[in-house]
Amino acid sequence: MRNKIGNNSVASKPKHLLIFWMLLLVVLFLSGCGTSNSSDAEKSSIEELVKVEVTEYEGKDLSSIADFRENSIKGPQYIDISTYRLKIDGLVEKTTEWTYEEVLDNKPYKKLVTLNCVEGWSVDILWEGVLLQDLFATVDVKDSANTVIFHSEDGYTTSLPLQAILDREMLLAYKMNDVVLPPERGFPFQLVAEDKLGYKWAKWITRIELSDDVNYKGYWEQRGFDNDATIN
Ligand SMILES: Nc1nc2c(c(=O)[nH]1)N[C@H]1C(S)=C(S)[C@@H](COP(=O)(O)O)O[C@H]1N2
Ligand SMILES: [Mo]
Repeated sequence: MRNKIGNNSVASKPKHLLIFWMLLLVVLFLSGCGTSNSSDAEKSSIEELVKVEVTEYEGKDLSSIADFRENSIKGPQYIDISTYRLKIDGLVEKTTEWTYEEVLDNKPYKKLVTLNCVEGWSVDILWEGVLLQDLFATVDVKDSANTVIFHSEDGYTTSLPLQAILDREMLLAYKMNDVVLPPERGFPFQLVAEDKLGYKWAKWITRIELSDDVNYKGYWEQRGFDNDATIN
């Protein structure tokens, strides 16, 4: 009797093991393991946008939202738009905080602008956004301001001369290729730093600070990258 029970329990072990391995295979198969570095949620959001983005503008071919290389300092930021505020402060008469909708109430502009990363890749994208100078007009920039510092959700910062922003009529973009920026691309706002290298194109902007510190150095600038960053 004792032997029988003993034999039965020994015989059932391989069966359990087999079931275990089969289940593991099913789970690995369903999760599609090892196909990409990005999470499935990220991948599917970009994949869906690729189906609806515009591919040309005024006869010119556009790059795709999927052509960017995600290399942000802390990876994509996921901003809760219900509590989000864009703050503009520093050398202004009226420190102001906008909700997402309030920023979008400004006049919209569209522009095809190329983003060039120092890593050697570039993308031609149709951007849609509001003019920074329109926001600046609302807050009344002081005469002493000559530098604009962008602060982002991930702690990233970068800066530009105020005059470069005005001369180039730079946009604060909320759409690319006619679709709302996805989190990977900087939702809610990315700076379209026309003629400047990619590290000036701040994503996930939460604060725009007017300053008189022409020597301010942002995240990559502190690490040796050119503070002017003009594309030749
Ligand atoms: N907040 C934030 N903005 C950022 C960065 C970043 O790490 N954090 N990377 C910059 C760099 S180096 C480039 S090339 C552009 C485009 O980066 P992406 O391809 O990761 O979107 O975003 C810029 N804006
Ligand atoms: Mo970059």
